[in-house]
Amino acid sequence: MYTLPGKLMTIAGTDPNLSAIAEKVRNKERITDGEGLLLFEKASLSFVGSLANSIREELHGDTTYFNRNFHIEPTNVCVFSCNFCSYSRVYAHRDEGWELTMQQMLDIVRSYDGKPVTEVHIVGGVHPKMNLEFFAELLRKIKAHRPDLHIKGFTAVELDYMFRKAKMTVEEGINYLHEAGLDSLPGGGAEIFHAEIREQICADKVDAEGWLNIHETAHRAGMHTNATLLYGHIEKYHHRIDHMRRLRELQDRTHGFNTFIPLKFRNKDNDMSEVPESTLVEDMKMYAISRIYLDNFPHIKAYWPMLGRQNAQLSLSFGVNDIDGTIDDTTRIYSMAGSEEQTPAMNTAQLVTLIKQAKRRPVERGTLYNVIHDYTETDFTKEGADPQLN
Ligand code: V47
Ligand code: SF4
Repeated sequence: MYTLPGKLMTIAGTDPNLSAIAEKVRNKERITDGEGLLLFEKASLSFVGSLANSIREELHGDTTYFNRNFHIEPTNVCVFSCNFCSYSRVYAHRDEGWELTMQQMLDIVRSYDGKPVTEVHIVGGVHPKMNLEFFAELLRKIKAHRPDLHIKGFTAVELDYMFRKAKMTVEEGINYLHEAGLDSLPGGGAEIFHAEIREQICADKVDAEGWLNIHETAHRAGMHTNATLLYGHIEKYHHRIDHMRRLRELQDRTHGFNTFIPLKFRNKDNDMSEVPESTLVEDMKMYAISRIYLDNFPHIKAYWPMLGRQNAQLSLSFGVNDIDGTIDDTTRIYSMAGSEEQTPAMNTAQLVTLIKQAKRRPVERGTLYNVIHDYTETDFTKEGADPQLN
């Protein structure tokens, strides 16, 4: 049992509504949409931070998870044109983008032979010629080469397009790819569900109902998935709450979501470059309030290539208990959108150090949060210190 520090009541100060929220969290009661909104509008960072941290420590103690993964980005050619995207190239300008062949993608997988990675994350643009059969073949070939590698692949946007082109129902498509080797789905493509905003930032791709249906179907097929929210652009707080409410309701039905990942909008080289980026205080509030509101999500993740290393480190005190992976090649979707994380990779020693500096416990996990190794006692200054490499 955790007890909420008495001083929180003082921080809530004269606002009885904030005190009531603190009391609810202390009693492990769910907060309402109105209360979530109030936290965004009225609460200080220290107030939401303390509440979120108490929940995080109740659920996970000091444990901070990371995993060893690598990315395959099959293409950045995309039939859609989301205004916030700095990464894609429309099909007509595909000569400016990249399209990997099956062989090139398998070569990436082979380049990790003998290395202790546990997950490959496949995500990219929606290319009209890379269809369901092409990706099913890729999955089968990856599994044939390395059966124990967990394949987390394809946003609901990519899947929606693939299934429709193949004239399959969502259920048929999910089962087909699951059998071919797909283990779980990443959380991308969710952006902001509310139609008022979705129509302005990504009008032409799968809508909220379609995204949620694909994830629900995957959950019912026994797969776990993640969920994201793209924040800090033209949306209002009530749109964020609406988005999280839909996720919380689906999670009540299926319990298939593992992780919620707030994604900070970056404004370089896209059609929304005039929109300023959110401040650090706003970023930390977003993490904290999602930890408080999404009481049925086990994990909140800060994706460091997008947020920046130091801010990701800070988020570990604002409800975050997962810091993604030791990505070898910082994924292009963020470096192209203005993330300062241009330098490739953070190795295990760097990631572990980052977590320890925040006085947290670094634990390597598999995709499904199975513990692979607790790095609390590991001293990287000693030769052969990484037990996964011995
Ligand atoms: O859906 C695109 C986002 C997402 C920008 O599930 C942008 O473990 C900010 O979802 N500024 C794809 N964000 C990446 C993604 C993801 C990443 C890491 C881990 C997981 C997981 C999922 O990237 C897109 C979109 O929301 N994005 N452009 C931008 N300018
Ligand atoms: Fe295409 Fe995804 Fe970029 Fe939208 S965010 S344009 S779907 S690659």
